[in-house]
Amino acid sequence: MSYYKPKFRHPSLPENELGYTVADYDGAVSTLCAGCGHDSISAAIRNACFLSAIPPHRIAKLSGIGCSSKTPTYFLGRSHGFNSVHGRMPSVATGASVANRDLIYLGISGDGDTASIGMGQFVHLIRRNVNMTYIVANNGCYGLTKGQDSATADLGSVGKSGVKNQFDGIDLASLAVLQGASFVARSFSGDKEQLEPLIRAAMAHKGFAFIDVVSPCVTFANNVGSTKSYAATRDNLEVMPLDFVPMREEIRTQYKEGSSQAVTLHDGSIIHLHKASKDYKADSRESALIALQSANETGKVLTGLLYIDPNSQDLNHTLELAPKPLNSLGKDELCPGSRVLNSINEGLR
Ligand SMILES: Cc1ncc(C[n+]2csc(CCOP(=O)(O)OP(=O)(O)O)c2C)c(N)n1
Ligand code: SF4
Ligand SMILES: [Mg+2]
Repeated sequence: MSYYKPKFRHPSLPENELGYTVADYDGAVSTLCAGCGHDSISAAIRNACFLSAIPPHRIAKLSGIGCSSKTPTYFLGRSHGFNSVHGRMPSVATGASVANRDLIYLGISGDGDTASIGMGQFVHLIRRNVNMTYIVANNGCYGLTKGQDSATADLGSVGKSGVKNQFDGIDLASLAVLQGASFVARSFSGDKEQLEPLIRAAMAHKGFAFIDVVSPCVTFANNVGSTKSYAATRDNLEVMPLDFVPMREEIRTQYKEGSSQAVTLHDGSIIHLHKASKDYKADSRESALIALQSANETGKVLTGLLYIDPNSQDLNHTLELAPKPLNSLGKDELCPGSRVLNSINEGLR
């Protein structure tokens, strides 16, 4: 059951360049536990889409199963949505993006949904460079089924029942870099200053953009000893602050040279990394893997834009697919004519 927010809008709410207020990017009232990190991610997505002035009807939200996968109901109520089977969102996303390249695909998943049952599908999204943003709301547990350790729970992390996890966690950000993802970032649900520009940049990126967001489960993994609690994450956070500048804004006078690294995306928008460590190069897989590994070894959570390939080409380009959505192709575009058909038939004899 979903509860909808009142339609009343304060008349002085600011509008974006499409004339929408942030409330036009709202969804239904959340039914998650009060304080759940996933709700902060929903708010960041709503704000990012408002700030980037993306028409809500151009976005398709996709998810699997879990508390995290329920969240698309709680933002972008005017967008398309598909709540798939547990761990199977990647195949739905691949099919949809191939059939209709005009939509902007936004996948929301959990650490259980991605790193366990969905792992087999997840890596193929990366391999194919499907044009979408994929966010994992990572709480190190299966929140929806009462807090069992997930495959991203850190070694030694203590669950609510007091039991220590005996296995090394899968680091989804390292995996994505290693597997060839063209955009990899990590953030914390409680850091909207970092998360919002990352989401905006991911949605402007051409190809697969992955964001691993540490998102504490207040009910089952916020206890002392949990490494994905609010307290533990705040204590161990290494933050690379950043800004996203859409291509339509004047950028030349806004940022000082020096402490920031600018990465230009395919559409001309720019993402600025600030105060990244002096050797950090966001366009180097090697730097990203070394930085992630050394942060992991010291128990730190490295956040920010970890890797980007600004020249990434997505699946539609690789497969040389039609430039229009398949359902808008007419008979003339679909039927190559009898001469071409005959030559194809000849080639098969
Ligand atoms: C095929 C299948 N297997 C198992 C389940 C039970 N189940 C529902 S949600 C879930 C895990 C959710 O964990 P995660 O993706 O991390 O989401 P969270 O609730 O933590 O946000 C599981 C195992 C299911 N719904 N379908
Ligand atoms: S059980 Fe955990 S993940 Fe699920 S809504 Fe509650 S706090 Fe969030
Ligand atoms: Mg989870």
